[in-house]
Amino acid sequence: MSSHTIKTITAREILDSRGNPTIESLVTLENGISAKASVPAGASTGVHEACELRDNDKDRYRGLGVTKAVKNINDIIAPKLNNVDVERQKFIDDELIKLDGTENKEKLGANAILAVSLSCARAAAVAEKKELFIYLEDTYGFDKGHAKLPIPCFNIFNGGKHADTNLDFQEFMLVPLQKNIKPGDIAEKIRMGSEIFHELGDVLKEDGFDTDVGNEGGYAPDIYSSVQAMEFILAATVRAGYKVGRDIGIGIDVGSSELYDINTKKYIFKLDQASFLNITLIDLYNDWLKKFNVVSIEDGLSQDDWEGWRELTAQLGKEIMIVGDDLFTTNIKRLEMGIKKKVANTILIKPNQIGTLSETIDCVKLAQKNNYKIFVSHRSGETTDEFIADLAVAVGADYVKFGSLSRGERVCKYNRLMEIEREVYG
Ligand code: 2PG
Ligand code: MG
Repeated sequence: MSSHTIKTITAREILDSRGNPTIESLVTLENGISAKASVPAGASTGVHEACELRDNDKDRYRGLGVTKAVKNINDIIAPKLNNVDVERQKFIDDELIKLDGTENKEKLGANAILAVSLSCARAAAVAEKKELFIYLEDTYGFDKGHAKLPIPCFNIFNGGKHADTNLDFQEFMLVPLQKNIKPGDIAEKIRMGSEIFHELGDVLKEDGFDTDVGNEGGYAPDIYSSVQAMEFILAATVRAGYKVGRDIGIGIDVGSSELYDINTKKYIFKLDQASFLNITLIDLYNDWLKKFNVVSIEDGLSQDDWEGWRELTAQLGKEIMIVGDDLFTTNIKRLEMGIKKKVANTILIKPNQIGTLSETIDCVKLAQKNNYKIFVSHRSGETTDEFIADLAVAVGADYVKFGSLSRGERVCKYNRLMEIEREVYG
């Protein structure tokens, strides 16, 4: 028996950054090495995401408990993986998929499956005495992944389902504009993000708005219009000494599946007291590109509006990033459909949308083969696990979004990115 074989896997219920239950899994090897991983949870979850198994027991955590998923790890998954070599990640993930046996992982829960998948990878990295990102590069054949570190984007205005603000748009992000990232640049981008974030706080305060933060650490005041959020960001950028269009552009996650009314086929924006058909919404985005230096639009249209997405991509895809999140759900089948229909040019990658590390990587590889940009993302309910920072570096992601420049569960991932940068470049 190799010393890297799995001796035990145990799981427990912990809390995420919203104070809701989630899962932490602990893998212990025969040689005594152990490692943990925990999983995040979304709020604006796409309908095509893998199933997050919750107890639905109203007497515990308002139904959000995960004791069933925890039990699935302890009683079903752990015995199955006992004595398996932890470095056989692909085999482990295949076993997990087989053991569940459903299309969307509803039997064991994608949250249970992912916690095990990630904790195995981390234990294997420790066993091999490798940094996690290097272990992932080696395991999945991304030899030169860290030659290019991802550009961090910062969600400094939280709306939609991520805050109690009146803002319909879910996220307004700072997108650093530098093309060729040199050693040390990631830390500089994070410094720029932090400086603009704090300047934005001052701008809001001076105008009498509140500066409490939302789920992802960005400001969440009640404002007068969506456009005003962008005006504030641009003002803060200039005041912080940076240039819009040279140093930063704006990225928007519309989270539009949440705003779509299937009966009227319209997108309803309450704050702006407006509703749009997909075609008129595309016109609005077009207008914003120039006015506000918008360089990225995520989920600009609803998750099943393929025709609208095709038009959106045809009109704007040459100029800016058209990012599919709820549209693709890190699912290779949905991405294949998107490739065929010529939809989007960037894919958001969230491991918990699909449920195993290997399926996440397969999706990244298919996207890269078809020239989609890779945008690795946190969830709105996070833990302090930094796994996705290592993942992003390993796969050579183009961009990451880990939230704003506040809240521990967000900044720990930016801090890990800076640590990796130092590791890689000294
Ligand atoms: C998104 C994510 C992360 P949630 O829509 O991109 O910001 O939100 O985790 O709530 O789906
Ligand atoms: Mg999104």
